Amino acid sequence: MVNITIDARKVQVPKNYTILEAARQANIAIPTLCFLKDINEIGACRMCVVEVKGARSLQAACVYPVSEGLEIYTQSPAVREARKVTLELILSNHEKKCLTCVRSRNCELQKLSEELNIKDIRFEGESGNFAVDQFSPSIVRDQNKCVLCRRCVSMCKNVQTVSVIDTNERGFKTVVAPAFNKSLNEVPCTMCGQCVSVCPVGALREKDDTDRVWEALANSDLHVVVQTAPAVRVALGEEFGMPIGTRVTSNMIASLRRLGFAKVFDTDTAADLTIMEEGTEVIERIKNGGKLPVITSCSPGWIKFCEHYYPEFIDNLSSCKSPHEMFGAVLKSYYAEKMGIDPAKIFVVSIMPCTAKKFEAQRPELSSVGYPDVDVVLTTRELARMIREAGIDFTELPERHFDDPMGEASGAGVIFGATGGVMEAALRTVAEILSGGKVAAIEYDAVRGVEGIKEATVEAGGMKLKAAVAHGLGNARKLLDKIKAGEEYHFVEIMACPGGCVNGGGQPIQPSQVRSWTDLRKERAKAIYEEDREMPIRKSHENPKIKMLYDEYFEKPGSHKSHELLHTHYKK
Ligand code: HC1
Repeated sequence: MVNITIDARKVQVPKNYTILEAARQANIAIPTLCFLKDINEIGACRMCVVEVKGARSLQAACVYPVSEGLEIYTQSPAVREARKVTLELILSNHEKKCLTCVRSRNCELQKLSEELNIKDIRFEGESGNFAVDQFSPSIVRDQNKCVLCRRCVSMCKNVQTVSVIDTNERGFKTVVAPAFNKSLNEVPCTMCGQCVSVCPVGALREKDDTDRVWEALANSDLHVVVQTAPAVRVALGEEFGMPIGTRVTSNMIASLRRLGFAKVFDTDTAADLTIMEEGTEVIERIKNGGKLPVITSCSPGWIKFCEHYYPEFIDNLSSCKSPHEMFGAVLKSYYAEKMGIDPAKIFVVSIMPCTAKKFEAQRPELSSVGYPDVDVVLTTRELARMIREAGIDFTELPERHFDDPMGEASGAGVIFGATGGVMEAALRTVAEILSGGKVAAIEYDAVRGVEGIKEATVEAGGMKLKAAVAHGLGNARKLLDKIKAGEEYHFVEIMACPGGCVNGGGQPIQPSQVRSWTDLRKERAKAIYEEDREMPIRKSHENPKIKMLYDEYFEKPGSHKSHELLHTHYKK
C-alpha cells in the first residue's frame, strides 16, 4: 500500500494502482473517454488529465502509477480548462447528429459534454464527409462519428486477434478503418460485434433491421413468429434501466406479444434439440473413429473465424446448425405442417445477443425447405428500440409464457448463453447416454466461469471424455494451436465472444465507467445459472417437447430427416 493525497484528501491505496483507480477508490470522479479497463489503457485521449505535484505537465490518470507521497489535483483550473479544450476539439470534428444517432442517451461523448458543462464549441473542425460503410450484413462503420479512441482497434487486435481494423493515415487525417479503407465486408471480419460493444459513440453499430420486422408485422399475409436466445432475457432489462443480471423473461415475452408477433418461441427449446443431435454426433464420432475433437458450431463469429484463419478445423465442426437456425427449420417444416400454414408465409424473427447471427441467417447453407430458416435477426438492442418505439411500458406487463407446441425448455438450454454452457448441457446428456442410466451430476463447475480456456474430463460408461472450452477468439486461437501441437480432446466448445453469448456484440452497451469495474460476463451468467437452477427439467433429453418432436417428426437424433433439416456443412 502507498499513501497519497487526492484533492487534499489522504488515501491509502494498493501500490500497483493508477491515479484513476486510486481516485475511484476515494470516490472522486475523473472523466475518461478512450479508457476501458484491461482493454484500452493507452492514455491517448487526455480527458483524464490531472495535476501531479512536481510533474512538468498534466498527466493522464488512467496510466500514471501511484507512488508514496504523490499529491494529485483533479479539479484545478488548469485541469478543467485542459479537459474542456480537449473535449471541444473532439466535438469540433464529430458529426453532431445526436437527435438521429442510435447511441443518443447512451453516448459517452454526449455524457461528457453534459458533465463538463460544454456550452459552446470554440473551435471549427473539419468534417471528413466520409462515406458510411454499410456493406456488412452485421456492422455499420461511420467514420464521421469516430473519436479515434482506439477501443475497437484494441478489442479486434488484442482480445479477438482478428485485426481487421486499425488506425490508418496520420495526424488530422487519421481514421480507424480496415486496411486501404476497405469495407468490413471485404476483409476477414468475423462480425462478432465486440468492436460495437466497446465503441463509446455511434461510429460502430449493428445493421438496423427493425424496419424489415415492422413491415412483416404489418403484412396480414404473413404468419410472423419470433424466438429469443438464452442470453437476451438476462440483459434486455439493462436497456430499461434495470440492474445488470436482471431476468426479464416474462416482460420480454409480453412485449413481443404486444408488438404483434403471432407466436413467441424460446430458442432454448432448440438448444435442447441441438444437444440431442450434437451429443449423438459426438458419441458416434468417438465410437466410429470419426474426426475428433468435435467442435461446436453454434457461434457464427467462431465459424467465420474458423473459415478465415483455421480452415484445417472445418471438418472438426459439428454438423449441427446453431439452435436458432434449427428452430427456423423446424418452424418452416414440422410446425408449418402441424398448423397447416404454407412455409412461404412463415416469417421467422430471431432476437439474438449477436451481430454475427445477422450474417449467419443469410448463409446459403442455412435454408432447408427452399427458404432461409430464419428471415431476420435482431439484436437485443434492436428489440429494445422496437419496444420503446411502440410505447410499451416494459416494467409494467402481465406475466406471460412461451408458446406451444414447443413452449418448454430445460435448464440445459438456458445455460447455452454462458461460456461453457453448451459443453455442460451436452455433458448432462452424453454422460447419461454413455452410462445407460441416471447420472447424479448436473452441474459441471470445471467448464463454468470466465477463465479463458477450461478443461474437464468426465467418466461415464467406462469411457473418459476429455473436453475443452474457449471463449473469445484470442482464447480460441490459443486452444486451436494447442490442438495443432498434439493435445487431444473429444469435444470442444468455442464461442466467439468473451464470456459467451451473455456478452455478445448485440447486447446492451454499458459505458466504460460501468464496464471497467463490473464484469458483465459474470453478472449476466449468474442470472443464467439461477434460471437453470429453478427449472423443473435440467437435462435436454428429459424435455417433453423434444421427446414429442422426435416421436411426431424426426424419429430419432441423427435420423435422415434430422440431417435434412437440422444439420449443415461448411466448406473449406
Ligand atoms: Fe447464443 Fe445459441 S447460445 S449461439 O450463444 O447456441 O447468439 O444467447 O441463441 O442459436 O440457444 C447467441 C445466446 C444463441 C443459438 C442458443
